[in-house]
Amino acid sequence: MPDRFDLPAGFRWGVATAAYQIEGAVSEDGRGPSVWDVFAARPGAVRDGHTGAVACDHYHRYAEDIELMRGLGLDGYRFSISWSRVLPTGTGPVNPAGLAFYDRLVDALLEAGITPLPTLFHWDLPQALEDEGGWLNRDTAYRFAEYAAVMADRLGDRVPTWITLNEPFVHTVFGYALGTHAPGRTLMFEALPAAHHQLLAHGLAASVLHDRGLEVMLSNNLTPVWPASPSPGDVAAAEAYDALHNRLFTDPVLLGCYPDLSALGVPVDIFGAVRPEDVDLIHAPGLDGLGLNYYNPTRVAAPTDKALPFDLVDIPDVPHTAFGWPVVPDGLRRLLAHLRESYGEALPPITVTENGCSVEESTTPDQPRIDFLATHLDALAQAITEGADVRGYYTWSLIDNYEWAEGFSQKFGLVHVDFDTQRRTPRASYAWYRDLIAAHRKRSAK
Ligand code: IFM
Repeated sequence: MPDRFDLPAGFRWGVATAAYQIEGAVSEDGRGPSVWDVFAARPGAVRDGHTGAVACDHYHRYAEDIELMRGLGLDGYRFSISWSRVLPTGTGPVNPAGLAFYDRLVDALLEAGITPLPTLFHWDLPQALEDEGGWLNRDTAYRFAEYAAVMADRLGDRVPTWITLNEPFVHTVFGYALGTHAPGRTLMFEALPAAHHQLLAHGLAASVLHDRGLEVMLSNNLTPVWPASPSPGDVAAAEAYDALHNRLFTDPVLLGCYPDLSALGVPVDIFGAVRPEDVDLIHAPGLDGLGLNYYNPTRVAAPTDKALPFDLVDIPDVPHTAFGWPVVPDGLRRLLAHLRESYGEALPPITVTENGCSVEESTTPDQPRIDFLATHLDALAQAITEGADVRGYYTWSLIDNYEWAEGFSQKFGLVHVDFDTQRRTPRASYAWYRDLIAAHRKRSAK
């Protein structure tokens, strides 16, 4: 049975974060408001009324955070760029001070021997674009491609690989269908044009990046979907959910077609959003790597009422994280096998661009997080011996940060942050990850 030390030589180690979750400085140096500034200010939108106005103050403390990364011995750092810091209204004149921040960040990472891996969109759309319809407006995809060009022209000399979008499934469903994330719309399945326009944005930006000789990835939140029983009702419900969560965001990119969404009552042109040329615009640029964000499998049953064509049910008899998510490391191995079966030659190399867990603040010495990481990395090593082409692993997250609608309540960091003082204190998992990376490198060098 292979373990984490059997991961291949050259396997890349990293950590991941996102702009609104760590940067703070939301009104500084010309940054424009994003949908998350507006949403978080709504009474009752976020637990305890928390906002990302200061968050981890990474905008001012990035050097300290890079020292923490250097201490881990990382190969790469996945972060996201705040679109409205660079283009305060999402389009039009660039904000030189915003661009300069990402310049400083990239240079400091390179100086520390860490490869920057930026994500262009991690849910913080400029509010000015939301005022024009946000991702329900097709034009937003074209504004995104222009923004990608601005960033690539500025950083492309030092940043070889770019992630276009983070988890368009989560942004569409929580932001546009259920309204629990920004921008807080409650359109249910009529939210799906927002998914299509994000995918179109991905395709247009991928062309822009490829034209400049850069590599392109897309980070999807993927989940193995398991029917609650072999009954036809549960199996059909699982297929409907799989189409929504996984295939809607991966089939058009890898295969050049949308899955059948009729079980969700969604027409083939996704409520008129899909034009004949679009699927080619999404698919033709190709993908140099698929970013996989894995947290847990999803167990699905036939619906008990007819509001939705599926019910999501808990996975019994497994541990759960502080967030209540089931811990199933083998789900990662099974997901990787399923992706190979589903996409075959069309599947590019994979990088795990997020995996991690929140742990109760009071838990010492952070053993659940260490166990989570260790067991998932063992599952990953097993998947690689079975044929999966996985090139790297970025844990979520370097530091405790703003967990969206949960405010600061969920602790995902290898490093504890005291949000009153901004003091960073590495947890036991930090030392564990550092030692793992060092030991893996040592074994690989033999
Ligand atoms: O914090 C989030 C991140 O922004 C996207 N992926 C899941 C993480 C944990 O919920």
